[in-house]
Amino acid sequence: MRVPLKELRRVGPVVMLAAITACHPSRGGSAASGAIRISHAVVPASPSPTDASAFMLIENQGAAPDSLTGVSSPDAETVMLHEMVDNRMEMAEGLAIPAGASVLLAPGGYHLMLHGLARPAAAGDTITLQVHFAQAGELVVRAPVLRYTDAVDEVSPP
Ligand SMILES: [Cu+2]
Repeated sequence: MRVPLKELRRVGPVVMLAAITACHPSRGGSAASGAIRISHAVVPASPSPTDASAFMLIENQGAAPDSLTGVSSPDAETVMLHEMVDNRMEMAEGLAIPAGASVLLAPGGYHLMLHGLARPAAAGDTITLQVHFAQAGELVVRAPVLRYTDAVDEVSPP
């Protein structure tokens, strides 16, 4: 794939990280609808009985932009999109997924926060996430609960 240099500078780090992440074997959940593909979806085992985070890779393989508009789960009361800004978590309303680009939800950046879990997120469990996109609609992904370090590995370069 040929990418104009200006474009590469803008999206370079995200795309390269995604390429690396997409290559190593995954234990994470995946789903696809339309141009959107989710992979490496994981929930790190949480010390909290009611809250946990979730990570994943979102790829837009189409020629038109899309955006993540919300996430829900039958296993949690609420799911929020958070962004780390200056070491603090902030609520994000939505997330643009540009055409041909990949966006990683991972520690230190955007991530999902699950609140009011029906049961504690313990390794070996699975949590279902309904991820809503403006164009692709709803993708249902089953995210395994992994030990924290394994979950972080899942969304990190090897
Ligand atoms: Cu958060």
